[in-house]
Amino acid sequence: MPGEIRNPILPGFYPDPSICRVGDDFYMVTSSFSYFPGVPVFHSRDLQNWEQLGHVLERPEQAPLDSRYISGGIYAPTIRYHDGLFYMITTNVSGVGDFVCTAERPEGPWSDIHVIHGAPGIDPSLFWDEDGTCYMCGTGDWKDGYPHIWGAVLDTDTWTLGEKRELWRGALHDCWAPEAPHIYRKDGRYYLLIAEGGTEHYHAVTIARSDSPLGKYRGYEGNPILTHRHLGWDYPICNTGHADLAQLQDGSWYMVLLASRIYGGYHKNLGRETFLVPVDWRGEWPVVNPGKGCVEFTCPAPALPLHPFEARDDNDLRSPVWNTLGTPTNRPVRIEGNELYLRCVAPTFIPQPGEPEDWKRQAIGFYGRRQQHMCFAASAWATLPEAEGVSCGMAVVQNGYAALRVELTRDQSGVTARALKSWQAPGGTRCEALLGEAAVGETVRLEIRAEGQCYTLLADDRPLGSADGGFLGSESAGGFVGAYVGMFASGNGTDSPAEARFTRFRYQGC
Ligand code: 6LW
Repeated sequence: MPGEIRNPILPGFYPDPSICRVGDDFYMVTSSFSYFPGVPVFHSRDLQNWEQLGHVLERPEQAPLDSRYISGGIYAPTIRYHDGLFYMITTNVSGVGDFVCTAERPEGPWSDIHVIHGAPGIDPSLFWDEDGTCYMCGTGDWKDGYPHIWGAVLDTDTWTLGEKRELWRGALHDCWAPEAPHIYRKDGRYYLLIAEGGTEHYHAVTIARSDSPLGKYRGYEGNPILTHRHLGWDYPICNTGHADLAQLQDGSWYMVLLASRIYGGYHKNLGRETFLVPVDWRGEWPVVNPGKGCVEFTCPAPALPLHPFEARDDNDLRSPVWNTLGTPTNRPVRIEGNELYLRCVAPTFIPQPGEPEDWKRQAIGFYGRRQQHMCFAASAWATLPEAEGVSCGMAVVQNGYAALRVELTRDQSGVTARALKSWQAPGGTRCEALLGEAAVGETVRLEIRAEGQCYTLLADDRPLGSADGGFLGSESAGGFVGAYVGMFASGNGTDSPAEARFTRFRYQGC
């Protein structure tokens, strides 16, 4: 519909969005956890059409990511622009903690990382006051007593922090997980926007105000300004929270935030996605989606000329939608034209029951992209190398133990395609089920289809097996990521130099 923007504006696993406006241009970044490259950067001129420019963390030394825990790595980034420079601040929870990268242009190149020593917790954000002072705020951790939002002056020449102050503990008495802070100045006062309630069903956006950037902040009596926690377990958009605000040239405001679409039951296979909602901030406090008070599948468009981008072919293996799992330190991926060669240097990246968990080596055998649709078909032609003991195939991956895959292996009698489901049973036992198998040739067309929660795995157009995909949602599997679809190769514990070859990858959402 003209005048309406479809939500989510970034479908699929794009959580913790942060937005900034520079003139007529909007830029946005999201979390990326253990997927590399990290921190995707998007551009829009109308808040409707978003184009991915690339990533902030493109060089292995910027983001050493160990994928032993997929939901580790790079958490909630913030993007800001000040005095001719873009700043992205985030946390590598599996490594250096909080750090900043800067760039003159949002498409990069982005600088090496500047580590902020002495910054506790996660979710760092930056704010420049009118006098040019830079303030950093973040989510404290339990080590500092009751978790709270903290703030301090940040020297952006030396990247050193001044004395930290507690800014706010959140709106609710006994508040759970106050996090995701951003500071804004409006009409001479300072507003601290945060999320609380935890990033799942009880997520909420709350706000406080102060006369100075480092407090003391007082909560708004009308908090929360947004939540879906009271809408029950069937409302199709849930866990609204972790928000950031942008003011348009005409003075109006919009909020980007994370939320999940549930389908086929209370399942969130697509992870936490990025949504948009208008904000009326003509009064003292912001009103989110006035007259509605919740996030919907459409959002009234701002009065901005439409600016669609030229459609990009995401099936091109060089498109920025593609990621490896963990930092690819020993060149596991080779792309020639649109052919993908994956080295079989890793044991199967999805641990088999009883296998040693050498995740560092497992992580490099995967090349994938987000599942962005409830219904999709993804296919590729796979050629299994001659080498003994190797396997390759396609997979839908939620994390290190919850996945569906269609896998090729070889024995004396030839090549077999198997459909497999792996998951973690309550209590932590890792399980695997064979859904079906068939003898195939050397080069096989593999396919994964999803119609809602019914996932089917095929080889040469023959369905090998189906499974209910509800276990691929974070509400079942735990963690912070959404499902990925991609190709993998494995030496199954051997250091085989062999490469699996994949051609004609297609992902089609519907
Ligand atoms: C993030 C925290 C959160 O750092 O989840 O929803 C964490 N909010 O703010 C990981 O995305």
